[in-house]
Amino acid sequence: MARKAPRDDVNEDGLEVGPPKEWAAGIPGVTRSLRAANAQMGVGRTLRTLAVVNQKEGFDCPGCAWPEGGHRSPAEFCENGAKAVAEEATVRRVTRDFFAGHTVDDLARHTDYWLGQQGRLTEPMHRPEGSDHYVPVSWDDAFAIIARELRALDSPDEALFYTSGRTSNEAAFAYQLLVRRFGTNNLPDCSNMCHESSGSALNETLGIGKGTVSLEDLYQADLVFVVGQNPGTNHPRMLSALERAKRGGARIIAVNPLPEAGLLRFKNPQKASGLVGKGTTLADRFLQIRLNGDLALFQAMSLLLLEAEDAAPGTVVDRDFVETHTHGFDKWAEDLRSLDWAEVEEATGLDRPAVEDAVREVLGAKSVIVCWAMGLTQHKNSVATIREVVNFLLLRGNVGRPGAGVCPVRGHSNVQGDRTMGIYERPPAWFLDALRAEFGFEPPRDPGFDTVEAIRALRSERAKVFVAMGGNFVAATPDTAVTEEAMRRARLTVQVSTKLNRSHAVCGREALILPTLGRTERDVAPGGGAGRFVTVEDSMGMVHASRGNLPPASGDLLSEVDIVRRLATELFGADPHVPWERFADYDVIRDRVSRVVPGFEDFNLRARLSGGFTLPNAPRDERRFPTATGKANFTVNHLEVLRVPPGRLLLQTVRSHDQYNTTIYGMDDRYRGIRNGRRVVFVHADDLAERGLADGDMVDLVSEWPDGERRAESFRAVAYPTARGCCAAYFPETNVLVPLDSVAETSNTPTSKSVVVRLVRRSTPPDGS
Ligand SMILES: Nc1nc2c(c(=O)[nH]1)N[C@H]1C(S)=C(S)[C@@H](COP(=O)(O)OP(=O)(O)OC[C@H]3O[C@@H](n4cnc5c(=O)[nH]c(N)nc54)[C@H](O)[C@@H]3O)O[C@H]1N2
Ligand SMILES: Nc1nc2c(c(=O)[nH]1)N[C@H]1C(S)=C(S)[C@@H](COP(=O)(O)OP(=O)(O)OC[C@H]3O[C@@H](n4cnc5c(=O)[nH]c(N)nc54)[C@H](O)[C@@H]3O)O[C@H]1N2
Ligand SMILES: [Mo]
Repeated sequence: MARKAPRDDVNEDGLEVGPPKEWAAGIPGVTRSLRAANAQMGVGRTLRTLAVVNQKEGFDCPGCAWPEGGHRSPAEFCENGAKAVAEEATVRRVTRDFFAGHTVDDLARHTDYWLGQQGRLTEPMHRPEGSDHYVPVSWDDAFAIIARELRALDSPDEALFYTSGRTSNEAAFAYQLLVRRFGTNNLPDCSNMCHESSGSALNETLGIGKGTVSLEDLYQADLVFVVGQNPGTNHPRMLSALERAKRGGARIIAVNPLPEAGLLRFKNPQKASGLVGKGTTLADRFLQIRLNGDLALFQAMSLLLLEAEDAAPGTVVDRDFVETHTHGFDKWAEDLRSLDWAEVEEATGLDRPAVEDAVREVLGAKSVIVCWAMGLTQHKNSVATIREVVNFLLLRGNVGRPGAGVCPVRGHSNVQGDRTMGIYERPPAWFLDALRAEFGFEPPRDPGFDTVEAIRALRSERAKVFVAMGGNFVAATPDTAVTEEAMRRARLTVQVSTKLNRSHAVCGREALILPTLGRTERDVAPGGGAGRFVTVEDSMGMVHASRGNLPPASGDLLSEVDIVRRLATELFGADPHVPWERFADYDVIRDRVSRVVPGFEDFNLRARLSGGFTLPNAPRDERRFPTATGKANFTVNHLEVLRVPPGRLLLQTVRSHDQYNTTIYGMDDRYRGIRNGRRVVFVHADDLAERGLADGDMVDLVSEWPDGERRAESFRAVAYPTARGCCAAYFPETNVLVPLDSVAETSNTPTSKSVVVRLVRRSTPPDGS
């Protein structure tokens, strides 16, 4: 399974490689955000748009899920938030003429970057079966086609309903209601590839699938671990929060195979002092860990804490907390005693003194927070790793008190809210009971397909219709060749999208593109009137309103809610259970949510409060842990060192500074010193030398799996100070290397951060000709 670079990628002659940066943001950050925005929107629109990002009366930034905080500065956006906004508010348009000029196969030969650059989608498009073009279709006909295909299925479980994490609470609630009313729990979402491991581990151990800290906690912490996360690129506003935590006396330990710029030093562009000068050193300590070494690290730190307790009983372990609020401590502690330091050093690549130094910091800290993102969640042992993070925190009572707790930093701006609204293939019984009580129909009880299972179901034609509420399923999922083939087998694929992407080009035999409003746009109800607003939930469980202010990209866009509503009307006719027509008024949806989802009482009232409201969080608010044991659970996890066969490296697939998942904003990765290209692989200079390779050599990346090899062609080797034995390259280009069946235990998340590869020197020129 080899995969050539799509056409626009092959020519990377302009690729330039320089030294990585040692600091993030500051002046280049500000000027770049304005430059990016101007290129897409022009000056006037840029100023009007950026002025209202994340303001209390404006729209929620479609970038990341980092919270806004009570006190918002007049420019509460970051460089990458500005790029996300510009990408959506662009003045470029994809029209029917564009589709007339490109066959579907032609589109599939272009890169994600090229596709995204074409601009906003403007009207519904239909690819009839057997046709090689998309042609315009009316909204009514589009809904009729979907309803026809859904009704033709032998079982509702033959349909799949994907969601990406930008969908608002209102749209998500209506969508899951439609899907369950139709009769299936097949609601795979981007979370399945993202923080599913966090949800699995935290639900089991703490009784809530979310984090337990607020921004205020971060400011009060004594010690903050930032593990497996690159906030300088992916959550830039988190850097301001870390800076503030430091001013309050916090220390920061970064745990990462890569010396990411944002973690080292930060210049705050929101403050005059940040534009000049040296900026703030963020990480006080940098543990350059091997990929997948974190389970071993947290076990080792916990063991050292237990030994410190042995030496001075009653001073290290929070006995009171452990006895009152937790379960399983003794068993866990006993198991940990047999930890093998040689294995710890092998797994982490760290020596014992480095771990001991970190533990001294822990002993000196009254309250500790651990933040993490994809570096922890996308491995085979991710759930076990995150359970060990919980053990480590529970030991000293670092959950459910100020300045302490778990902080999984979520990705998409409303991915957490979508789950809260019921976008979940394995809904808990209480949620389905609440739906039944509110709407009076019997929701399906069998668990549905997650993302990986959805691909398998398409491949074996157990699933025949695929609907996506946002996202770019084909490009974001693993095993590109396998996934694309699976998708092409579908009878009908439907993409609700703002921008053109690969999932429109690699589609089912019949396909629909339904263009929708973005966050930045005014959302006017069908009958006219003042604009409607939606709500979102951030990474820390704050819910607030989001109201777009720009004129829509085209007069023929529908809001996501209206798309769901009209499809439901077509599908169910006069529905005795759900008043779909009335959902045009989002207050009616919020009313229903307030009776189904705990924590949303008086939703309509509180959604209108300036700054929104905070959802209840039992561990944080009351030290109550609604788990199976009724307590916070210590869990025993087995350390299995991920040994890579001789000559191989462990590859992680990461984001560059110029992309939002599969949306490529530009071809640079400024902090890592890359310009004008994306087909690079970062490898330690000594690992290159051991393979007889050098910086600048062209290589293919080959992953090995029992069902065969996968190859991504033509990458420039970059000597880079990553941990030994590890390498890194960008997704989605490298998704072809991640086998569909290589997934995390329990969460079923693709192992995008630990793929065994070998580097093969290229003997032919990059384009293979
Ligand atoms: N601008 C921008 N913002 C984004 C996104 C975007 O693409 N662009 N994506 C959004 C989404 S959906 C998400 S989920 C988040 C993602 O946010 P991140 O998780 O920060 O994104 P990645 O680029 O996957 O970076 C993973 C980080 O973990 C490190 N890492 C990898 N493996 C390991 C490991 O085994 N151990 C440790 N300790 N570290 C490891 C990598 O070196 C890297 O620093 O960002 C969100 N925000
Ligand atoms: N190898 C590898 N693969 C990964 C990852 C990795 O680290 N490595 N990360 C994984 C992660 S964390 C995630 S979250 C997934 C992301 O997977 P997805 O969420 O499926 O992908 P995105 O690239 O975020 O989706 C971009 C598309 O969403 C559409 N869009 C944007 N805004 C809106 C909107 O407001 N409404 C609608 N309806 N559509 C909109 C646009 O058409 C755009 O093309 O990728 C995963 N894949
Ligand atoms: Mo994500």
